[in-house]
Amino acid sequence: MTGTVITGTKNRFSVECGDALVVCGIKGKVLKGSVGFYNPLAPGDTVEFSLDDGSPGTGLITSLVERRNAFSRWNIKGDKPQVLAANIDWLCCVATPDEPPFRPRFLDRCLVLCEEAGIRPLIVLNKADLEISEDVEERMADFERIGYLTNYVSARTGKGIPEFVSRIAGSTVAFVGQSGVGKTSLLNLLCPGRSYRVSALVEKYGRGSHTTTLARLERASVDGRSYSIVDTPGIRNLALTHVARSALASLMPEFRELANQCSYSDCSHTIEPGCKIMEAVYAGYIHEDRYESFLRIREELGDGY
Ligand SMILES: Nc1nc2c(ncn2[C@@H]2O[C@H](COP(=O)(O)OP(=O)(O)O)[C@@H](O)[C@H]2O)c(=O)[nH]1
Ligand SMILES: [Mg+2]
Ligand SMILES: [Zn+2]
Repeated sequence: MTGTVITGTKNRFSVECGDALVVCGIKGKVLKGSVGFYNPLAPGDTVEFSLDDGSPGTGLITSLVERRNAFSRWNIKGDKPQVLAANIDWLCCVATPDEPPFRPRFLDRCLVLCEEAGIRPLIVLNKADLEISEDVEERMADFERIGYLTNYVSARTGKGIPEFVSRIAGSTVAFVGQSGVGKTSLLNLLCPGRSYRVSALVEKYGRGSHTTTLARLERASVDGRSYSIVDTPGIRNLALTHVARSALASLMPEFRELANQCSYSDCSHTIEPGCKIMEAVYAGYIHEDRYESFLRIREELGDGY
């Protein structure tokens, strides 16, 4: 039988099959199809499983159906990619104009990660009920200029929610963003009946507590529109160590088209004369903040892969 992983821990997964949920273990030590990952399965995964005749409502997962895409982060401790959600249509990169402060560099990382993983990103500026500074507006406008889609929303006032719902209707999305940007608040608002714990900001800043620990695929249907959402744990640092240094420019759309036109074919875009990317930064075609992100991410990456 085929089902969708809704949630799970190391060896117990909740698998949706039609209207039923089956509690499944994994057959054998390693799951076929998920070798090389820190965790065998994530919400959104499609799996083959067999029912346990002796014990109703339980089963055994026999294999993972090849993923269309995977939103993963590098698990530094395990030195392997950790899949947070699989087979998603949009990665909603949630940010705020304030409380916590707008962090364009975090967004840039999310966007690179999306390009690399083949996932469509959506920049969601939550807390749009708060004052939005000119700097934030300018940066958001630049993301739009280079082709990214944005939604301004407020989980508190409901502002922008209908437009956001129109965009994600019929899709499976995952939320990513720093702790405190309001991912869980948005999820609670978008999925009636759900009331996951939302934490006060002091708590977050103070101890860096992450309320959401176990990712879960939530299904919702509101006014005839259906969508599925995975809320991911607050991520402080998005390590992109699996991206090759030489590939970075191709993962930033406004860099991509210029990256092959530099005087040197192996241009690092940092010091070389005749570098089209640096020229574009001077000309204002590439936002200097994006270039700064490029330099910082580049520093962390190895030459390999
Ligand atoms: N002003 C304002 N505050 C919000 C909004 N959404 C969430 N918050 C608050 O932000 C804090 C963190 O919310 P939470 O959903 O736990 O964020 P998460 O860590 O991203 O899941 C809570 O105090 C929420 O009440 C919003 O749209 N506007
Ligand atoms: Mg949360
Ligand atoms: Zn160059």
